[in-house]
Amino acid sequence: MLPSISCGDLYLQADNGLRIRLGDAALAASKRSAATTDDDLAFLANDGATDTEDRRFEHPLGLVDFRVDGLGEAGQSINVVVPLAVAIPAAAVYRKFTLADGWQTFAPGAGDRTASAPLLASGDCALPGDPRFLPGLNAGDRCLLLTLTDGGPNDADGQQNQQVVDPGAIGLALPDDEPALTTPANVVISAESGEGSPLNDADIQAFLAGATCTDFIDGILVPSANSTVIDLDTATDLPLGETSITFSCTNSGGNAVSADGTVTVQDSTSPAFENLTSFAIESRTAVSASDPDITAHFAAALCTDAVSGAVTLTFDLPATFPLGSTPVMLACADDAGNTSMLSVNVTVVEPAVSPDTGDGAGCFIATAAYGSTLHPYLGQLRTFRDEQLLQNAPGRAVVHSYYRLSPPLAEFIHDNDLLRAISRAVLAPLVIAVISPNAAATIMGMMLVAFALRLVLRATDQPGRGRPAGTSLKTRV
Ligand SMILES: [Ca+2]
Ligand SMILES: [Ca+2]
Repeated sequence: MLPSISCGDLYLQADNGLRIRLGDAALAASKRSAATTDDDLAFLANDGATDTEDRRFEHPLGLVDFRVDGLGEAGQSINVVVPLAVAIPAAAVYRKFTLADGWQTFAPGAGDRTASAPLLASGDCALPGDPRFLPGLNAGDRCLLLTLTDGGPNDADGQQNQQVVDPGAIGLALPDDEPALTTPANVVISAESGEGSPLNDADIQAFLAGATCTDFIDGILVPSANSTVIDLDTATDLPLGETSITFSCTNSGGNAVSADGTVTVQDSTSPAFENLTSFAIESRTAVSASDPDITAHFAAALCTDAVSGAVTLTFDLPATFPLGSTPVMLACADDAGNTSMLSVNVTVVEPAVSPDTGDGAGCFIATAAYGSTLHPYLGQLRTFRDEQLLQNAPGRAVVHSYYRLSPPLAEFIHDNDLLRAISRAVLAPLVIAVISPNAAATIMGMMLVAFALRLVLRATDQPGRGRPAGTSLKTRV
């Protein structure tokens, strides 16, 4: 017989003819009884045991470690009665430890089984085969009967070698709660295009890797991240909008936990203006908003957005632009409501060469043709220029062309009586038209004069006499 506990008079009993001794762990721990502890199993490390911890069971009665040999034949089943110092708790199972598989719940069948019985009135346990032994581990019993087969699943040496090796323990399953999962805070990512945001964006990757999972038995677990919207393993972009991500983890007991988080990809960048700057117009009077140069300038304005397919560009022009600088505020909004504002100044400046000197200095050709700035026709022509031509864009264009082209020609004809006479003849229809109230005919006359001037200039071909090129103004005057 083998002492079952370290003190007292409880002894393990095996079938007659068998020899029962201390198991390897009990021996290594210098125990004098089969009663050992989980810590004693560490001594089996030298025998190749790699994992001696029974993570999901506790052993309230400690371990029993024995070896039975002297079997008559290999593969034989044997009985061992183990007296227990305390009663079997409810819901207990028998746990077996093997070098190969660590701790496992006792596997019945193939001749192996467990049974239990109360102590006899004498304080001893009944012998194997006694009908008071009932199958399984029955709460309150003090006697455990193990039927083990040499080389069977509950023989720790795993061999049919005419000996059976323990250890084992009465085990109670530990509370097996699900692991604790924490999810990262929801994040909002700025979209980079209409496709959304690249999945490899650092902030998105940090979010996907941001969940933590811990299990009181398994320790730290690595949660998984999945989405029902996209395949996170193959997708390249996270789409615009809110994407739900499900984090989950499962402990070694099969208990799973999951929780959701969201990544929101949104357009958070404002649209950008293109082709729009402040500009100036030369005019001696206010310029209408319908002036072709003004409408063309604002019509060329572009507003683009990297994410939104469409943008809305709005601005209000005043009816007229007075002399000086007038700001025009433009607003552009994308589909997400991001708005950009831009202020553009439209500056109306008086022409660098003023036609309104009153002495006829601006009427170069006419002055040269008529020989005096005081000639009455010059007054008529100036009045027509100021009150008719300079009040509209085409008229201003005609005046500008006249001032650009006429000075060298006036100088050329000034000292030539023949050319002056020709000039007066050419101007005659214009003077007549000006004197008459028919403005349309007058404009046509002026245009004919401008055309004639161009022909004369080309014919005379006097290089170096033109007005120096280059102007600080962006647009025509
Ligand atoms: Ca064996
Ligand atoms: Ca945008």
